[in-house]
Amino acid sequence: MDILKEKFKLKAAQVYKETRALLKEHGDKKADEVALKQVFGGMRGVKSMIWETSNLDPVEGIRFRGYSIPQLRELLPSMDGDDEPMPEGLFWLMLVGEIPSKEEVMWLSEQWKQRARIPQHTYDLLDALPNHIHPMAQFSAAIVSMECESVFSSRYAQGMSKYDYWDAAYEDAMNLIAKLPGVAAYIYRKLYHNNEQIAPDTSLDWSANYAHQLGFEDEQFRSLMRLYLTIHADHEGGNASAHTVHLIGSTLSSAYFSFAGGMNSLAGPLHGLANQEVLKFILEMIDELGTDDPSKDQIAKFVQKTLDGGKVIPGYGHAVLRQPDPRFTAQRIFAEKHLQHSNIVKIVWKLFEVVPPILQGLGKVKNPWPNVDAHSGAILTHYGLTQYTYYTVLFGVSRALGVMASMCWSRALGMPLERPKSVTLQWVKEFIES
Ligand code: HAX
Repeated sequence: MDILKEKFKLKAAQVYKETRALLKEHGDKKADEVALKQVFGGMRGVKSMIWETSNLDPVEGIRFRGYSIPQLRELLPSMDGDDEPMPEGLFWLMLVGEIPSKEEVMWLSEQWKQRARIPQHTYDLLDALPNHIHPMAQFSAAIVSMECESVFSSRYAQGMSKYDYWDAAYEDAMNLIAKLPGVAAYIYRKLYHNNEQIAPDTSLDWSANYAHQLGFEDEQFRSLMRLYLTIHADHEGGNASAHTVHLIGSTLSSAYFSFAGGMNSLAGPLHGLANQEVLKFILEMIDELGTDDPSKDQIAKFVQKTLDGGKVIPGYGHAVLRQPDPRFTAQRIFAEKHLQHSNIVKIVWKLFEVVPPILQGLGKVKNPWPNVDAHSGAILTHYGLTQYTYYTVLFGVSRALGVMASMCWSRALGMPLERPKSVTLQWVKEFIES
């Protein structure tokens, strides 16, 4: 058994025992009450799921196993010559709750290289899809096409005991994460570089190899990828993509089916697709104003016009956060260090000054501050990754880390089929009357 699996096995066995005992003694205690506005309002704030890998505080933002993003930037191992964390380290932390050593992280990176083989029929499927199909649809289709590789599905068909689910889930998580950059890069090269594919470089870590297969060799871009793939990995369990993975997974669907579903959810403009929408919004603004150095006043008018058109300002607002997203701040710190003179980055910073007071003025927006998607597109564009319809695929590759680590935990703790209760409007009326 490999070193990470062994650690996970020991930890999971202990937590399984603890949670069973806890539920036996306290299972009937009320964790929450639900108001009608939550029943109608997208279940905001309803406590209904266990998600060990990260937790979101409305003011402070995300913590992964208790660590904030600035702490992770300090504590997680980095590649020599880089000061951004390696996402391999975050996966390790999320899975077993310990900050790994550099040696452990390099072992994990090596594991993912060994597990990265993609079936030929997945390439054939992608080649057969016309290029006008959105990259996220191609990504999702490619992931489902690899389902035949699921260790969980195959062992289940052979009659696996439920006490071994965690083991098969771990194998699927590791394999799927290993394969994703290759699949994602293939889609990029197919769509935007005439299907001229780049072979993986096995001397590189997970993020740098992804950058290499996309066609970017710049050290700064590699560093950006490590940061990007770390900060997008997880945002507790209630966000739409994570929750979708959890829901599908609760039927004992494999990691491949579950993750593809999560990606379909991430592809919505109110969720992960917002990163593409932000860049589209900025480019439309540049086009309409005829300058890539607009004044704050010009920006304010464009923002107002967007709102008057009955549209949202992409990259702003959040269902949970009530402060600027620390993932936005992490990207801003990166940009301040490397890209101070980029006009498109400066527009992001001006939007940060202009948009919040306008949204506050509407009197209904609960969080007027930027979220993770407000910054990423401008940075990627600066380095030459200009094809914004691809941006959500990058997000998806990262999101695999959190949802797969969580899926391992769901299997280890024997989480049941998810099945909340719905009610009819008639029930609501009768409930109010009673
Ligand atoms: N621009 C304009 N109006 C906004 C807004 C924004 N950025 N954010 C919220 N509002 C509006 C809502 O549309 C809603 O209006 P109605 O009452 O007329 O329907 C009102 O303000 C109250 O919404 P809320 O309670 O503040 O926000 P929700 O929890 O309902 O929604 C969203 C959160 C993220 C969906 C929302 O802020 C939004 O649409 N933002 C723009 C899209 C975006 O950036 N999404 C990415 C979010 C982060 C993420 O998941 N990344 O992957």
